[in-house]
Amino acid sequence: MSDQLELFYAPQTRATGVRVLLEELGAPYKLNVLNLKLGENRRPDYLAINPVGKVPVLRHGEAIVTEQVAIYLYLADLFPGKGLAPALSDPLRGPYLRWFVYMASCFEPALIDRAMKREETPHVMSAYGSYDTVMETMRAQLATGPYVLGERITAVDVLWATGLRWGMAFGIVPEFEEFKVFTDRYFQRPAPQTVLQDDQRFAAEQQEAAEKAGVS
Ligand SMILES: N[C@@H](CCC(=O)N[C@@H](CS)C(=O)NCC(=O)O)C(=O)O
Repeated sequence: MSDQLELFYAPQTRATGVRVLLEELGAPYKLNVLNLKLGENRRPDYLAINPVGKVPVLRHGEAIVTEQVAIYLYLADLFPGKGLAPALSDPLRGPYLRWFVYMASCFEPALIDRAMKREETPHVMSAYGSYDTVMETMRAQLATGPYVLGERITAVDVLWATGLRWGMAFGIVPEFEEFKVFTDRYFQRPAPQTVLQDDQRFAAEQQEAAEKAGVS
C-alpha cells in the first residue's frame, strides 16, 4: 500500500477543516469525495475503512485514522517543519492538546445536546459542565488571542475556526464578538478560502446528483 495521504471527504462537514489543515501544511494528498446524500458512506467498501460510516477518515499507508481531532494531531506532527504543532518540549504542547480534546469531549457534546433540545445533565454529572460554561470558557480563551494559544497560530486554530464558524452559521453557537473576530481573522487565510470555494462546487454537484437519483 502506498504511503500517500488519502482523505475520505465530504463537503461542508468536519472533513472540511481537515482538508484546510492539509492545505495549510502544503501536504500532498489524494481526496476521495463521498456523496453523503447518496449514502456513499454506507457502502460496504467504505464501512470496511470506517465501520461507523463517518467522515473524515485519513489513510496513510497501513494506518487508518478516524476522529477529526486524531487526524489533526497526526497530520500536524507529521510535518513538524511547518510549525503548526508545538514540540513535546514546548510549554505550549499541553495547552495545545487541551484545546483539541476540549472540542471533542466538551464542545461537541454540549452543542449536540443543545441542538437536540435535551434537558441539561446536572453540572456535577456532566463531563462538560454546562453549555454556557463551555461557551464562556472558549470565549475567555479567545479573548486574549489573536489565536487559541495566544500569539502563535497552530493546527488547533483550524479546528476551532471551522467548528465555531459552522456552529454560528447554524445558530447553535452564540455569536460572541470573540468568536466572530477569531473566525473572521482565520478565514482570511488562503487555505480556508480555497477549500470553502471548492466545497460550494462539490456541494452543488452532489445536490444535483442526488436530485437526479431522486434522493434529495
Ligand atoms: N466523531 C467523528 C464525527 C464525524 C462525523 O460526525 N461526521 C459526519 C459529518 S460532519 C458524518 O460523516 N455524517 C454522515 C453520516 O453520519 O451519515 C469525528 O470527530 O470525526
